Amino acid sequence: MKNYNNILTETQDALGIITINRPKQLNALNKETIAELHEAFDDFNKDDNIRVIIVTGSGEKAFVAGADIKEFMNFNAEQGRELAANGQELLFDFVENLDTPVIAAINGFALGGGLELALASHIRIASDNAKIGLPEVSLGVIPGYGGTQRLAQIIGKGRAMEMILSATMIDANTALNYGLVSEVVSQPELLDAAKRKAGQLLKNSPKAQSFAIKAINAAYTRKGFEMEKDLFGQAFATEDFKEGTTAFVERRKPEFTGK
Ligand code: DAK
Repeated sequence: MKNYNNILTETQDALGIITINRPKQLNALNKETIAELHEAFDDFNKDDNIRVIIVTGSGEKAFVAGADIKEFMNFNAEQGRELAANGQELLFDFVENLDTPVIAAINGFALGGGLELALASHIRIASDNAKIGLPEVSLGVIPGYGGTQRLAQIIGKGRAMEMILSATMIDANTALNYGLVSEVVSQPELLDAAKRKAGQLLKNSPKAQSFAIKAINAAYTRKGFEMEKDLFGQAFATEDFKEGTTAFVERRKPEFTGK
């Protein structure tokens, strides 16, 4: 197994397990973590012995608490658009279109880019302490890694609109009720539950599964994703974005002016 700075990888029989390992930052996704995740997913996907990939977060608090705010707060509009595009290509679109099914085991906060990673995965299960949301508009930006598209695809436009505009978190049982996750278990049981789910997949044809993933994904147009990237870039140029991210770092409530 390769050594990474921000993730851990292991194999157990036909399973490839990826653990995002920045617990002090609640596993927030910085650029390096995104690049490492790309490599790990790519390696497992190319390995014919690996039939299911499980992705989870280390520690008991978070799956992933979003993109790393302290890193992206200083980007300008062009960098924002570019990085959104790169991130989508390297990780979020990449995971969604893998041949090998990916199960996200959501072990705590799944916020912003963290929820977007779970949404790009093919199956989601959660521990009962999970808290799930897209809080981007509270920072003066919009979901930039496919969240405006995939959340609505999975739970419907009305609920997605409410979650994104209110920037509120839902708990694991609400997520189950929305169809955002397919199972909720206690945290100590989560990995076993993910492995049980993987066991159901292992009985079936990998080739047919990869065709099914492609066919299901083909139903959705790319236009919305392109629009999301543009608007995400535009949001980076606003005063509200500076205020929202600065307020987070200064641990105070933002005062948005709408500029
Ligand atoms: N980024 C960086 N650090 C984070 C973080 C994040 N997203 N979330 C938490 N941390 C850090 C905290 O700053 C704190 O660090 P220290 O102060 O100890 O150094 C440490 O993790 C523990 O967090 P808290 O002290 O805040 O823990 P609490 O239990 O009090 O609160 C919380 C937990 C999850 C409610 C809170 O940490 C929180 O609200 N976190 C931020 C959630 C959030 O807004 N996430 C970002 C969503 S926006 C991009 C493309 C897409 C995106 C961005 C860029 N580009 C292409 C550039 C997507 C953006 C998002 O994901």
